[in-house]
Amino acid sequence: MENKIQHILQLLNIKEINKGSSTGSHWFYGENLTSIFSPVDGEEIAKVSFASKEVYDKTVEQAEKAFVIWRNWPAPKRGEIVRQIGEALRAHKSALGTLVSYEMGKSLQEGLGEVQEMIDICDFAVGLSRQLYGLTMHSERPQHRMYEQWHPLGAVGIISAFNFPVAVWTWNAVLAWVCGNVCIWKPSEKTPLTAIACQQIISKVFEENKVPEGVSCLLCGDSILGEKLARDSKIALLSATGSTRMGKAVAQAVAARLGKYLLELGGNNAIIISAEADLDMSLIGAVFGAVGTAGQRCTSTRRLIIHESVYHTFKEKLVKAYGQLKIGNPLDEQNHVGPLIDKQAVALYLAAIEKCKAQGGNFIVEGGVLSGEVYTSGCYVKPCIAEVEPHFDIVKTETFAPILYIMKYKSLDEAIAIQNDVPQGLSSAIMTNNLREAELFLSVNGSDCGIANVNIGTSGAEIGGAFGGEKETGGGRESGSDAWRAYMRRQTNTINYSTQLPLAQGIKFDI
Ligand code: UN1
Repeated sequence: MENKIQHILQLLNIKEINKGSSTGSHWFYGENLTSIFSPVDGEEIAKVSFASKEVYDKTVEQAEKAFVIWRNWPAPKRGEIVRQIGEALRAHKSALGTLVSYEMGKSLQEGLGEVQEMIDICDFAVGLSRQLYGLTMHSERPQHRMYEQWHPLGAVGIISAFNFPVAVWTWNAVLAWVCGNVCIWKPSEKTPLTAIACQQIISKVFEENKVPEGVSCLLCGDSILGEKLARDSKIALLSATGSTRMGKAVAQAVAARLGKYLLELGGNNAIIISAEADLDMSLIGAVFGAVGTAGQRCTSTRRLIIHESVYHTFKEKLVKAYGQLKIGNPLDEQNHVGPLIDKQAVALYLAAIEKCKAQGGNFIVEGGVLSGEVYTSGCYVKPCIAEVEPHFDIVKTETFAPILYIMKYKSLDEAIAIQNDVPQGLSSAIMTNNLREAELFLSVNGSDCGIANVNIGTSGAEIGGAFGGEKETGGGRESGSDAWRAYMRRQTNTINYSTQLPLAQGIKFDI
């Protein structure tokens, strides 16, 4: 497969992985080379340099300098740069999607979908660059005017996860840029090559438009680099996507300096399948949700809460559908499921299966690690299904793997209570043709998640909505709607154009 990676890099016009573009602009590299392996075939696909302390300091300094210039570009002009980035991504969609699939292991369709998500958020951000609206208020004092305006924050740190190695960065970066910020990106240490590819694609746009060096910085590294960003008061906002454990560490370190953070952490997403659900539609939603990206989306379906009257029928459909799943090289479009990201993920998958069995789970589709010719990386596992009780510890834990827990319910209130009774609160769904059930699920007495869907699975959110969730999911919102506000600071302005200085609240103060 050595040729495979060379071919993709050629398509992306990447000549040197560890060197910048001709002007060396936008990012700096350290010397410490780390090997990166593809879970698809276990091959070493690159040696990537991880940033040293000197490189980190130089990058932050450059970003700070760039901010002073960039914040003075009118927002629609910044939007124009993002428009061109969207065009560049369109031109490279196929090659970048292939690289995502090869480096991360998701199916090619999902790799392409991820790049499409990047393009879509660019389009969104271009429009947004003319819509960074503040409110105006009526002052209580005569001949006074009040309004609010939104200013950029400064350097935005972006810690992204391996499962969406490029889309989630784009959600953050393009919004941050139109808002006038500069970005410092730390991609997952498991998927730095896609990040380098993105940086090289966009750096051409930046150079052509004479965007100041440092508006888009890329630093590769592991958790030590993440900690540095969290502790650094020069990082005005740290947006982090990943595990709840990582999010808690980030939140504590950033809070200790009273900085701003935006967290998008784990999910334990359930679909309620009602007695009045369209079962064939539910099946597609449930299976794609559970096995898509090999169960490694934050939004992956981990639990099915099924009405007792359709439980047996739906269970049979599930078993049959799982029997038809093709597991193998994700670049081969015939396969539905690719590998897990690495062997450590495989170990966690196996441990979760053991825990589930020990807690009383009954596997109706058995899991296991695949071996043999096409599975040499050791990262391919069988998607599996266990019948469980909702209160099992393992069912309340997010395991980033294709393990689906199914359970029965009698009343919708009970189903909603089960759905909400986990520490995480990202995505949720109900399958029903009954309006009353759907509305109850969406009401204040319904799902407690940041995302609640009707007749759609838990994964595959569109970029236009705000993305994120409650409880251990971290509370942050990224992507669409008014998520942009997290990347700006609000300023309230009161202007007196009278000849008097009346005090607010009617206070008298004569001198
Ligand atoms: C993630 O898993 O962190 O909703 C992001 C989805 C995708 C994004 C997932 N649009 O499944």
